[in-house]
Amino acid sequence: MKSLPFEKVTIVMGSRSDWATMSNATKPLTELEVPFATVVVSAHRTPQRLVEFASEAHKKGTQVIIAGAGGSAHLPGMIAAMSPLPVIAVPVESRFMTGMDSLLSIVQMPRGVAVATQAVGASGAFNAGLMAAQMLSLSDSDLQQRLIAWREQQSEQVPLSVE
Ligand code: RP5
Repeated sequence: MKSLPFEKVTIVMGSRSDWATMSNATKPLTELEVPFATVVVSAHRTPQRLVEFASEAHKKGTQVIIAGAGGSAHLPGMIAAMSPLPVIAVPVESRFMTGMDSLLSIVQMPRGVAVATQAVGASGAFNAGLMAAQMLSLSDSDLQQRLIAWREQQSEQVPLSVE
């Protein structure tokens, strides 16, 4: 088997089908020049890969994990249970309950194991990338300057009126 990819931010998703959502996390990371890797790990279909990923990530240079999953969505919480790294979670829209199941499954963590849950779907994935960059900017002043400029540019793009 090929070895697992790790980067400063590693984006993990429960299925190839989550990529349409999770690819949004790469947008702010790319714009802010934050290195990232992507990997598919299913808590249910590839449990051994889950254990390897979660127990190795902090030893392989990853500083923040972004984890997206849909439906029963155990992936973010299980990674958080096995890794000391911060885990930012993205509830992926599901076919059955349009992501309400994913959201409730991910957000309702027991005390003592923390997951930072974002909004359901593409906006949540985008914000997960942004949040990861903000976390890394605490110890990277160049990145913090890029973030400040990125936010200013975003503000400038909001029109004053609809006319
Ligand atoms: C979850 O089941 C995945 O995160 C995905 O959102 C959902 C459906 O997966 P597929 O059946 O499309 O592979 O584990």
